[in-house]
Amino acid sequence: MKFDIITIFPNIFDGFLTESLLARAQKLGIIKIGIHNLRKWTTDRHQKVDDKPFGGGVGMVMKVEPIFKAVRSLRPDKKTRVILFSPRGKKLDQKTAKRLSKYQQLILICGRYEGVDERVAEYIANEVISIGDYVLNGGEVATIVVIEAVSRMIPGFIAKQESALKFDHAQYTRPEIVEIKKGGKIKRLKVPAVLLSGDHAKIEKWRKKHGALT
Ligand code: 6GU
Repeated sequence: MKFDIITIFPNIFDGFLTESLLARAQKLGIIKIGIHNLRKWTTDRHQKVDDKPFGGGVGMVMKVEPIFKAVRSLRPDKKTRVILFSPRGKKLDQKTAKRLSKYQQLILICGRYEGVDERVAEYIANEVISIGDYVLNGGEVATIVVIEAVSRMIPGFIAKQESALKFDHAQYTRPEIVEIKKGGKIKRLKVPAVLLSGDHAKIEKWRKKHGALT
């Protein structure tokens, strides 16, 4: 899987993508990540990527042409999905992450919050994604969220694929009892007895009841 990020803030991605599991996956060749500065596809002296909105209004709007040229230069084909990030998009969920993990290339267009010329959503992007009901400064953080959620669904990314959806139930580890002081009193925080019982059928039932993701 190749992730191609189109952004006006390429430096945002440095630390995040070069640590931990994402770094390992890139070393193993499971994923590739290309970070592309949108200004590379401007032709004017000021490398202008935005302009005033038609009809008036506050803020600036990201222009179509640099985005169009950027996407085209990344050579999308039938196994590519072009994604625009916008708070107006379809909300990301686990099912979407899984579906996106089947493509060979994701081209991820980071819009800034004031907006992107609507023709990008209409004619260039295959889908528009939001990561939740709140407004961010731009699509960069959303891009990181998608790369992480999608990568986890790619076979080989996680050593044990069964654990890709781990934390689907409440978990405990040693010690069995933790003592904390609260309001001058000592409280003993215990692990649910069923998890120590060795009764696997009962444990399964308990875990189903305390689950989150499905
Ligand atoms: Cl994808 N972009 C921005 N600017 N804000 C968001 C978002 C995306 N998803 C939730 N809020």
